[in-house]
Amino acid sequence: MRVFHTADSARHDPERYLRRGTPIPHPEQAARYAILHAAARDGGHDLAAPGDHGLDPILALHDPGYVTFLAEAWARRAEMPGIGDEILTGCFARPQMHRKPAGLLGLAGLYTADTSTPIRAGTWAAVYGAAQCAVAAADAAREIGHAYALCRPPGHHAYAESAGGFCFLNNSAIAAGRMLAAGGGPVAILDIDVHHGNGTQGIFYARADVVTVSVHADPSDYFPFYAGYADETGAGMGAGLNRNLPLPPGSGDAPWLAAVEAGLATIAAHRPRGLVVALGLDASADDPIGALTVTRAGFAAAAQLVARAGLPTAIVQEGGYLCAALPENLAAFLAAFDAAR
Ligand code: Q9C
Ligand code: ZN
Repeated sequence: MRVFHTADSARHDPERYLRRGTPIPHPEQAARYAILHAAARDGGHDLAAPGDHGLDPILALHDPGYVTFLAEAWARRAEMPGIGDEILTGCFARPQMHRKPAGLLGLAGLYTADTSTPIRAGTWAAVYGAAQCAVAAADAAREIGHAYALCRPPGHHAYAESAGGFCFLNNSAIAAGRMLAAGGGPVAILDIDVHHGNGTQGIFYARADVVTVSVHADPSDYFPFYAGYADETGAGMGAGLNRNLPLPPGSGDAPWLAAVEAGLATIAAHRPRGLVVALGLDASADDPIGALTVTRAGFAAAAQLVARAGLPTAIVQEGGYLCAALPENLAAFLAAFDAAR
């Protein structure tokens, strides 16, 4: 497997995260990059630099004002008196509030959904590098059939104009956009992160050219709470092109794999020219913030199902947090995909 990665991924390293009002070490740590990188290297995969494809593939999916905010916020930090090592607000725009303020603190609350996405000195370098990995994997899927983008930070909770859930730029959406730009018809995204891919759904909800499927823990009492239900099926030109497959908390390999298979059947029915797999590894039974009980064999079986779909495939890293199973599950997924191709 060709693996695109960049050491810039480690430059975003948030320290703290408010979990139910209590500061805890941030789950989405820079160490994830080193651990996933070592797993790919030890698996004998073909490590490669993504190259620099510029801002255009990012701006194809994201609002320019939002991208400018992400890129320039740290340089503007003196506008926030008393600022420490990160830009972070606790004040967020609600849907009824539509004005765009001039100041940095207000912009932070306009462009973020929660307190999990602080902007630090290296944040833009990391999120830009992750997006470049997604672009490179999309190009490689077209050229050599498949590739894995070791994206960190993750992306699938990011909307066109907001960060949230540890995500800034929607790497999976950017990969799908890159495949679309090459022509040849619709593309599909299969999101198997334990959390619903709400940003991805939101970006493509009314579009006719991207089929989105997400398999995740039921959001009735789990992040992202406000989207991810089975009756969200798309709108307008995208009507019928979004499918959510929520699972009860605690679900294991059998129901999870049945949902993955059902999602792939929906995707196959639309005859896409390419597939993006949003590969969260946090459906693992061992994940520290997970809600399902998928095993290493389950991840391998999912990879086999995905590989046998036979489509040009970009595998994009999403969530999956520090535990002994994290590198094992990545290794199992990549090896099983290669073996089935
Ligand atoms: N107690 C990804 O896996 N957690 N993001 C909220 C509240 C947010 C996860 C928990 C989890 C975001 C990419
Ligand atoms: Zn997740």
